[in-house]
Amino acid sequence: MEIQLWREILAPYELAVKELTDKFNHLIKEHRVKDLYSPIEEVTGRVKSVTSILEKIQKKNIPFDELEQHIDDIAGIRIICQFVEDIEKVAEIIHRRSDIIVKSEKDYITNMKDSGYRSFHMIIYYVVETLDGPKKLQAEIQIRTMAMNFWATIEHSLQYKYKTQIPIHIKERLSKAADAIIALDNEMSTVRNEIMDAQNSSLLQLNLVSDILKNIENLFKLSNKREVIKIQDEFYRIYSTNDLQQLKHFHKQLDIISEGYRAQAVTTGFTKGI
Ligand code: 0O2
Repeated sequence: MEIQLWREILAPYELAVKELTDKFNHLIKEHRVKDLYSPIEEVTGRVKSVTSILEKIQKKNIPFDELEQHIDDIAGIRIICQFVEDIEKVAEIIHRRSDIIVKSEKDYITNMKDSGYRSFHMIIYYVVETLDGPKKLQAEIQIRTMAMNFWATIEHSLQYKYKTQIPIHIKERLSKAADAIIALDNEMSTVRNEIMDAQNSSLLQLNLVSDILKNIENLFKLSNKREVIKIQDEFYRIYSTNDLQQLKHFHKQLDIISEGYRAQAVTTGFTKGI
């Protein structure tokens, strides 16, 4: 098979990976904008390498012209979550989407692989628009926690090094490390609510501060500089108290003041005939 042909085969999968990673990253942003905890921490994607596809074709005896039917992970998306509980939430989000159809699922979290591998897999159908029209293709979504990802990444690199013949003493160590990962994920789950609360309030504070600073910057353009400096000093004072309630109140007040100045500017613009 020529290089050109591979490029043609893989191009729609590259588009799918790009679109899907963009969409999941957008979901993270949507949560942040709404001051909500995002069950997705990070998203990555890759198109399977030609060598890797060829290896699978040989291993599974797949005819070349049927590779797209039989290899369902040419496009691969990996979603990393902070907590085990988030994995189910992400799977639910994926099920609800109208642009993704779930073909099958594999729960290697409930049923851990012998190697110690844990992750939730979804094989999906996704449609990309190409010059020849819409193309429905398959993609694999792997959902796992940061801790599971740490283990899988190390183990995967060892598989490469030892070409699936990982020495028994290393396998035993990996198995022990897999148990430690389960314990770590369980431990983190017990403090999930506290961690989520802390993250939510720091996110809320971040959004409030960024809004306030934008408002103050706009006020500099619209109103009396001395007054804005007073407002800015008041903001610094409240910020240094680390009191979220006060910050929320200040944000609201500043919104009202800014709205007043904006309305004034529009009226002045009208009367000046701008
Ligand atoms: P790569 O390099 O990540 O693409 P199949 O995918 O059809 O060969 P199966 O059993 O149907 O085999 O798929 P499965 O078990 O769901 O595995 C698909 C992917 O999950 C693998 O892709 C790995 O990414 C990951 N995976 C599965 N088992 C393990 C494991 O024991 N350790 C690690 N680190 N990852 C695993 P590829 O194509 O094998 O590799």
